[in-house]
Amino acid sequence: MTETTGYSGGGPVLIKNPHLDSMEEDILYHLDLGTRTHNLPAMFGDIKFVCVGGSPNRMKAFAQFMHKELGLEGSGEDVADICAGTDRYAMYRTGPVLSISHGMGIPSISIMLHELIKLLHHAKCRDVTIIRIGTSGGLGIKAGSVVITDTAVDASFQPRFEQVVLGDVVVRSTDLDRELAEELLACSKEVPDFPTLIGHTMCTYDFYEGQGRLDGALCSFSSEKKLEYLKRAHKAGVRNIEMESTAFAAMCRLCGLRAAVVCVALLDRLEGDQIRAPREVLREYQQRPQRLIAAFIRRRLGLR
Ligand code: R2B
Ligand code: URA
Repeated sequence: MTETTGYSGGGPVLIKNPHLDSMEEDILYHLDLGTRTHNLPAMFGDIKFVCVGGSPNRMKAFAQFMHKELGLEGSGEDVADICAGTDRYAMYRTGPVLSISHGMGIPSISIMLHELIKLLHHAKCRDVTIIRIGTSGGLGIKAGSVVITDTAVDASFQPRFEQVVLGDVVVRSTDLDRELAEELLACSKEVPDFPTLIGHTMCTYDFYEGQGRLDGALCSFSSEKKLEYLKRAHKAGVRNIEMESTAFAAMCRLCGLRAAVVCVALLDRLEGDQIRAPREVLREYQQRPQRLIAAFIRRRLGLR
């Protein structure tokens, strides 16, 4: 079964679930929010940008950074975790920007997105742009490069996300918004101190064997086979590898959210498997997608 419809690019958040309307209350369990306990339209109705990323600390740092970039009052250092009642995910708000962590891998981001998308729907948000800012392994690109994804592909280089529903495989399209990707690339000219490019992003279910690494606890292939696979991926247009983009692209598209994926490459996988850069270098790399997105949001808000 293939589902490809739904993308509206702007407008309201579409919920593709007929059961939701008949529920008297919706408890967003992993976010520690709910329709009875919280006034979601008052809390979130004016959100226009949602930024998601793996680590709670990084998403807090992003919220603090956005506070400064938007020129908001106060230092922004004391930004509060809206999901403090749970330690599954962390959520911060600065002006019209929501910053949320999603953990590692498809199951983790998928749970968060179900609840986040319902949250945006209950809050009656409109014209929301959602961006995943993250880390990745590069393919034939310099460490520290930032990749804006045009299409998220699976480990067979196909633009699809397969989800098992009631025992059947449902296939969903993983196309992302081309215009948004181009707009982000244009914004990258404002942060010229690192290379930014558009390419395919491969999404896998594992960091080690699933990404062709030789350094996991298990490895069933040779170094030659690994390189042959990674070179085939590169030939298919893949420029980086991470673990959430297909699920993210598929869910956002079906729910009418304009979506982008922007990840920094921590290493070039054609050169090795281990991430050897010093912590300070990695910290600066991780700020690069944040700086690009800040430039984008500022430009959208007419602040530059
Ligand atoms: C990038 O980095 C994480 C693994 O280290 C994973 O969440 C991803 O997509
Ligand atoms: N994240 C990944 O998923 N893979 C890498 O190689 C680096 C970061």
